[in-house]
Amino acid sequence: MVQFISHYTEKYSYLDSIQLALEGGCRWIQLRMKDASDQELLDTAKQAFDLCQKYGATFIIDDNVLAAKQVGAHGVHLGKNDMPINEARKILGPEAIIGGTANTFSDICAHVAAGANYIGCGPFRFTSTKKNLSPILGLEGYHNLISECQKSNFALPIVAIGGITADDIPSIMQTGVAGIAISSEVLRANNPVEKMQQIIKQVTIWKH
Ligand code: TZP
Ligand code: MG
Repeated sequence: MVQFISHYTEKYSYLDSIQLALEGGCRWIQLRMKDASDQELLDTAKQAFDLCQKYGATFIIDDNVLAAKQVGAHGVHLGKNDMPINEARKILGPEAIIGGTANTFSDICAHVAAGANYIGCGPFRFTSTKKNLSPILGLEGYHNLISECQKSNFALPIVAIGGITADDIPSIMQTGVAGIAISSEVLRANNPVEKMQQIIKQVTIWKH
């Protein structure tokens, strides 16, 4: 599983970034607009959802449960300072995909108990895409968390995130994570579409 975290650069808008990821074959898009107003988010989310529908991609909105509900997105991604997962579940219903951010095994346990569908676990390494980063996990962090999850028979997908490059993918996938979430590696590439294709190929190889 490859999740693309939308972002903007000097060259690309949020929607451009999503278009590039979709063209590169990504079928899981998270719209993450930290500094946007509710209206701006809603407007972009509607357009992003249309794009995702065109490509048959899953569309997740970061933080904003009500925007996800209004747009009809497939789900939301929630962190520690967002609406609790069980509350979001009441609003979005049993079919919604709800992801939670985790940095420790105790974060993961809390998300499992609350009924999360997947966990975004990070950061793998430093990244400037996210402010207020939690402690860096590195490969060892994922090894440990995956082994704890196995001991507890947790079956939900753990997705690695934060500062991941295409070259990191083999070693990250070997820790047993279900996939990766990625942003700047794609957007700073000379050819983001090709970069996304390459990333998807790598992840697919290591899933077998
Ligand atoms: N959560 C932890 S790191 C991160 C998020 C949303 C940003 C991932 O982006 P990049 O550019 O791949 O580091
Ligand atoms: Mg959040």
